Amino acid sequence: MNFMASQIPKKPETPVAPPATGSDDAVVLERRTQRVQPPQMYQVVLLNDDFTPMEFVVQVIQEYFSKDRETATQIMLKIHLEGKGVCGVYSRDVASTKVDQVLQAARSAGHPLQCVSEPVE
Ligand code: TYC
Repeated sequence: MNFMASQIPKKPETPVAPPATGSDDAVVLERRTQRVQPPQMYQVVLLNDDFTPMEFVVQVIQEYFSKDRETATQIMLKIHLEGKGVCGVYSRDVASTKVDQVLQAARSAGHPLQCVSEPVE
């Protein structure tokens, strides 16, 4: 039996808008509908708790989110005061890896620190 495709697949048609009729001098031959969207980005969020030491949180933010000590301290204090805070924004896989790394580090140190990722609006 022959399972080879008997027809060459047709190239999908490209939507083309009519030439622009703007009043400036530029000549626009065609406009193409944009079809690709930028990838969804994810923010990695640390959550407050009553037990994880502030110093540990600052070190985590420095190490896994590449923040200097000053910035890491500000983020930690925001989480402490407001309940949660964004530590960085990444592609889905990188955000997921950051969450895993933070949770692993917290567990290893015996702290209940929680970390989640969520799509950016
Ligand atoms: N609230 C904690 C304390 O008072 C500090 C803390 C900050 C814990 C941020 C978690 O994500 C956190 N020790």
